[in-house]
This record gives sequence, C-alpha cells and structure tokens, in this order.
Amino acid sequence: MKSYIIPFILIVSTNCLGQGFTPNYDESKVPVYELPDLLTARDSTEVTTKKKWEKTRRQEILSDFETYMFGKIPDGNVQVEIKTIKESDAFGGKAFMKEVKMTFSGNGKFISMDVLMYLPRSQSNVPVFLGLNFYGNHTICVDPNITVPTSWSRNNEQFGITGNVPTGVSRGVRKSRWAVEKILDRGYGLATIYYGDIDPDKNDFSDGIHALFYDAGQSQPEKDEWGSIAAWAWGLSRAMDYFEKDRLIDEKKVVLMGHSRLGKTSLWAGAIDQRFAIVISNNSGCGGAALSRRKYGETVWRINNSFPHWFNDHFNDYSNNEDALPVDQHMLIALIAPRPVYVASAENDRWADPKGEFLAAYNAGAVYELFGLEGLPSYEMPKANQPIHKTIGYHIRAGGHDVTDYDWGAWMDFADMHFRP
Ligand code: GTR
Repeated sequence: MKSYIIPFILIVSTNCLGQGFTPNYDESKVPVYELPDLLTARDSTEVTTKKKWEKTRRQEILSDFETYMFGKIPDGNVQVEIKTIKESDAFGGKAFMKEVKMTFSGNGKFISMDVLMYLPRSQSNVPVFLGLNFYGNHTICVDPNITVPTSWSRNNEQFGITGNVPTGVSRGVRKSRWAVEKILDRGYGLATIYYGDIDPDKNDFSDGIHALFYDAGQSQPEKDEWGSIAAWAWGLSRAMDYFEKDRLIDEKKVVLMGHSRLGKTSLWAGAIDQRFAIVISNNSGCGGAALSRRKYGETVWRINNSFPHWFNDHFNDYSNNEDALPVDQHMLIALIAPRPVYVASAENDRWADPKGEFLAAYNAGAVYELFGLEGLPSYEMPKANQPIHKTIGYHIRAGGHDVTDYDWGAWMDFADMHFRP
C-alpha cells in the first residue's frame, strides 16, 4: 500500500482571535499539523480491509461529522406530497422540461421545494446531474416556463432582488454557471433545486425544514443537531427519493454537484446518502474539501462567525482549535468511497485553499485502496486546467470562485469515464 505523507511545515502561529482576522495566504505560515488517521479505528486497531472500513471505521467517522460539525437529522414524522406542476418542450424540442413540487408537512407546517429537470428527448432512463442553486431555478437559464420561487431570497441589486423576494427579473442571471445545453448534448439530464426552498440561508431556524421536525416546545436545533448544510443535504436526498420513482431518470446514475457552500453540501449529502453515484465539490473550501488544520484562507473560526447557522453548535468548540477536531476534510471525501468523487478548485480562489482541497482529495485515497481502487494518481498538485483522475478526480481551473463551462466539461468527462467506460 502506498504511504500517505502529510507535509510538515514550520510552525508560525496564525492568530485570528477576535475582530482582527486576517486570512493567511502565506504557505510558510501554514501551521504544523497532523491529520487524524483514516485507517485507525477508535479502539486503536488498524483498518486493513474494506469490510472493517464499512462496518466500523466509516460509521465512526460519519458519526463524528454528524456530532461535531454538520449535525444529526432528528427523527421526525414528515409527510411528503409530490406533484408534477409543469411539463413542456425546451431548447427547441431537444429537451423535455419538467417541474415537480415536493411538499413536506410536519408540526402543522408546510415547506415546498420545486425540482426543475431538463432531460434529453432522445433518451429515457437518463443519467442526471443534480445541483442546488443560489437564487432560484429560473436563474439557471432563460426559459420563461420556469416557476419563480416564493421562498426567501438573499437580496441582490444586480439580479433585481429586493425585499428578499425572488423575482422574474432574474431569469437567466446565472446561466453562465449552468451549461444546460452542453449537458443535454452529452446525453445527461440536469436537475436543480433552489436551496432557499429547503432552508433560507440565514441564521433563523423557524422558517426552513428544521421547524417541521421540532419536538413540542422546541424552537432551535439542539447543540448536536443539524444546521443549514445538513438541511440542504436532506432536500437533495428527497429529490433522490423522487428520482427513484421517475422512469425517465436513471436513479443509479445521479451525479451530485455543488458549488461553494453548496459544494460543502454535496460532499455531506454524498457521504450520508450512498444512492448518489458520483459526487462533485466545486470551490467548496472550509467545511468542504479543504483541510481545516491548514488554516489557510477561511478558517473554522471565521466560518462559524460569519455563518453560524451552517453547522451545528458543537462546531464552535473547534474555532481556533482545529487540532482538537476528531475529523478533517480528507475524511469527508473518504466517506464517498468507493464511489467516484471529484474535487475542483480555482487558482484565484485562495479563500477556499486550493492546496488544502487537493491534499484532502489526495489523502482520501487510502480508503479507495481498500477497495482495490486508485484515488488520485499523483501527489503533485497539477497545473491549471490539467485534470487528473482515477476514482478521485481533481482540477484547478484558471480564474476565480465560479462555475464555468470548463468545469462542466471536466465533470462530464469524469462521469463518462465511470458510467460509459
Ligand atoms: C463565502 C464563504 C465560503 C463559501 C462562499 C459561497 O462567503 O466564506 O465558505 O461557501 O461564501 O458559498 O459562495
């Protein structure tokens, strides 16, 4: 078995206490760190077989991520109602557009999420990419048929969004991030959901899916219970429940893709729900693919202060205390094994720590080896726009924090390789 070397670099303390947080972008100031061992179980025994990984070690790591970071999803009695609300031709007849409304009810409350799908006309049982979007399904392309969400939205002057109300004015404003026609031309479908339909992205636990699960008198998740990322992941699993019922979709070939906070979400959703065949994290950074212990760019302290609702309250215990975390992000990627996983970075996206994303992807390879698979083929970080892949894929794209046609091209090549070898 290949040995996995963790780079040791001289300690220079990164002080990010209090207000004066300055992100570290100096590689020489990355502290000395030691990653928690993927293949040593809690009882100190070594994990040398896939059986022991699946039965013991995987469960331990999953439970650590649940307890200390993303939060447990409480038991609840949430009902689901599914209704097709729109079906039409799209893209000059080459695609079939379908919208399905999933309405969840519990505790006398209702939440609805719309799943928008574009499926190539020429095929049935199609593999699909599934991704959450930031401003509404109608922002991903200029199709007047797409329903505008009614849930809370972040304001965005450029997109015409004021008063936190989504508007038809933003139709297509995010089309550069969703290569819909290219995806259809390569024989894939695309499904997307507005993440705010599941849980509005603000520190308020009264208005999203959480409230449907509360016990009597509860108004906040408990310290170890789910934050928003776990809630968005829950929504992705409900979309998968639907795909299992729709004959147009090949539910065995669903590729989960997420960008940034939604890349953190796709990794967590792919870890807890093994029905997702391939998982893609784009520019997911801290709390996603990047190693927390490197404290490069965004740190655990910074993210907990800026976005206190994304993780559970336990995660605060690790602000400026990363070495005490029982997990690091190579373990999150390893939870996807043996399924293919792809981590994408961008050169100018230093906030997300591209090197930390690469190292996490590389170190996850130890678990793939237990399955007789190769993770990343090289310990060397590749140059810009030169994807490398085996069962784990990685590229660093030229440019900044974004999703581009280049990224989609690389992900479709990766999906082709695994679905259509
Ligand atoms: C940033 C945040 C990142 C990343 C990003 C995004 O403000 O610090 O962790 O998630 O937002 O989602 O666009």
